[in-house]
Formats: sequence, structure tokens, C-alpha cells
Amino acid sequence: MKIDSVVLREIRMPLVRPFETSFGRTTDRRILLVEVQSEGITGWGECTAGEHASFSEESTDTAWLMLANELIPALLRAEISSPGSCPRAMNHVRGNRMAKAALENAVWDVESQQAEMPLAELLGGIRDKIVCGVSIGIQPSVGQLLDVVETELAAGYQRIKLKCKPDCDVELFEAVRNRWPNILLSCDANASYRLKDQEHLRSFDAFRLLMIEQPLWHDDFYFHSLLQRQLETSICLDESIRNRRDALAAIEMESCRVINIKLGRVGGFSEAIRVHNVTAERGVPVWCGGMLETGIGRAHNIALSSLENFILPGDVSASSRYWTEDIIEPAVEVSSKGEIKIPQVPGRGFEVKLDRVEKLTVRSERFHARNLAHGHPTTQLKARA
Ligand code: OSB
Ligand code: MG
Repeated sequence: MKIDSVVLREIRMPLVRPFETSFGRTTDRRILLVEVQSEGITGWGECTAGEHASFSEESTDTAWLMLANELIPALLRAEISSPGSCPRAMNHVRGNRMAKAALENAVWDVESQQAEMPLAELLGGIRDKIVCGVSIGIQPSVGQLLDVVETELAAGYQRIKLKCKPDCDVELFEAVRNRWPNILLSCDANASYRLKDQEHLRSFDAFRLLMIEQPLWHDDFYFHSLLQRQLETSICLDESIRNRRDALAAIEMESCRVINIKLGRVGGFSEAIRVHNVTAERGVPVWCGGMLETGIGRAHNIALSSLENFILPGDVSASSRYWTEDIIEPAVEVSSKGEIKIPQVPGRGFEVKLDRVEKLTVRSERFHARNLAHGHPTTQLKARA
């Protein structure tokens, strides 16, 4: 595979409605897109970093710097032969996984087109459709929350996830459970509780939740393992899981019984597949998380979700829940049974609407392979073994 050039751009898109979690409220997204051009083919990648470094250490701005100054030049110099060789080409940079994922995923996107194979199949997927849930942000009132849940259930979604935080939890679960005693219901605390809240978290057991996502610190395994012993409800880890090794540690420490896989959080398709495989070996079910993506990230999430161990409904839902008009065609649609069909055509299966992307672009930069010969690095970095 010969990469000729890479385009990095930032687009701005308002969400159709604000999304509020324990760490903040998002109304407008600033999203980085990466285009990798190789022998007449364009692959796209989306960076899932948020506007602020509150979900992880990365933000839209840090990801731009890392991509422009380090990662894109490194990839262009590396002369990679396949998408699987991207992680090594970038491993002299520590962390910055969302920035790395944007670039690596664009290379997988190229490869699926060059191989004339559906991206899902290239990744090793086995499904022809995926089951979908929704993540519902914190609402101004319980009444409004019930209205949103009603709308999503009527649309066919198979699992409802409620964002929660201290002082905004059991009253929500109680209201939703009373009205819908048998739905698949879960919650996501985004690391907002502490071990001293153990007794309170035990009271969640009464609501028969499918799982409690990331109740404690974003970087913790040990205290989650202590908490898991105290709960009947399964803990699902999101923020804590950065790679295969973390997944294995969490499983061996019994910090969780479910894992949420996010492409950006683990650094791209290669590592996501490795996390998937180790969870499958250990019999721990996974599902695909979401980061308020445009259709590009969404298409990649759909392809990833076709792997065998993506057993539980994910947070990958319809474009229209986020955007008045998505940047792909067709938009992602969910059937009345709460399912998304996996495209059976070569590539990602959703065309990028370049006109719309151009209109939304606020800055862009093109990097050519041939212009990199005379870089000016101050330190010669070595790839880590
Ligand atoms: O923790 O899963 C999360 C959105 C932004 C940051 C973190 C999370 C989320 C979501 C939204 O839950 C999932 C989605 O609908 O894309
Ligand atoms: Mg989460």
C-alpha cells in the first residue's frame, strides 16, 4: 500500500439536542476527520476526541497537534504495507490513542476498498446485522426523561442506557423501571462515584440493571474489583480499558463482567480486535460504545460490531439522533426491531458527502509523502519493540 497524501481537517457540527453526562454538556461538536489517499482511493477516519479533555486526556486540539506534528509524518515516512502495521509505525508516540485511531482507521478504510471487500469482512466480522441501544443524556426533569425513553423504545431500540451521577440516579431508575418493568436497562456514571458510595451503589441492584458502566475512577481496576464483589449488578468498564492488556487485567482481577469497546479509546481497529479476541477467549461479552460520531465513525463502529463477541446491544444508533444531516449517504438507519444492517458492499458502505464536509470544514492541512524528506526533528525517536 502506497500512501500518497493525508488531509487533516476540522469540521463543526451542532448536535440536534444537547448531550449531558456527569462531566459536562455538549451542544456543538468539533470533529477531526482524516483522509488517507492511496493510489486513487480515499479512506476516511474520524477522531473521537471530545472538545475538552474530560472523557480522556485527549481533546480536539491536542489530537490536531499530535496528528499534524507527529503521527501523519511518521505514517508517511514508514511506508506501511497493511493497516495492521500502523500501530508500530506510530508507537514512538505514547498514548494519544484517539488521534492514532483516526489515522489507522482511515488506512483500514482504504484497504477495504483496495481489496474490494466489505470493511466488516476485512475485520473478521461474522454478522449481517447488529443490535442497537441508545445512550440517553441527563435530562432537565424525570418527566422529560420518560418522554425520551418512550420515543426510543417506540423506535425499536433494544436497550436503554441512562447517564447518571451522584444525586441523579435512583429516582431515574425507579421512574423508568416502574413504567417499563422488563426492558434492558443500564446506566453509565462516567467515573462520578467513589468507593465511599458503595452502599448507595448497592441500592442499584433493586432495579435489575443489565450493567453499571464505569462507576469509579476513569483509570482504575482495583477499586472496581472491590466494588464488583459487593454488587449483584455487573460492572462494565469503558474509560479504564485502553488496550488488550487492560482488558485482561480487568477480567483477571474481576473488576467487571462486561466490556465496552470504543475504537478511539483503544487506538484503532487493530487494538479493538485484540481486545475483542481476549474477551471472547475469556467468555466476557462486549458491546460497541459511541462518542457522538458523524457517519464516518458510525460506519466504522458498525463494521467493528459485526465481530462475534459483540453480543450485547451497543450505543451505535441512527444518524438522525445526532445530526439534521449526516456527512454520509445513506444516513445510518435503525429498523423498527432496533437493528442496523451491515453493508455487504466493498469498503465502509456509506459514501462520504464531500460537498457537505467541505462546507463544514473550519481548517484543513494536506501532508504529502514526498515533502517529508527534510523534516527537522530535534530528537530522533525510535520505534519501540
Ligand atoms: O461514556 O459512553 C460514554 C458520549 C461521549 C462520551 C462518553 C460517552 C458517550 C455516550 C454517547 O454515552 C454514546 C453515543 O450515543 O454516541
Ligand atoms: Mg461510557
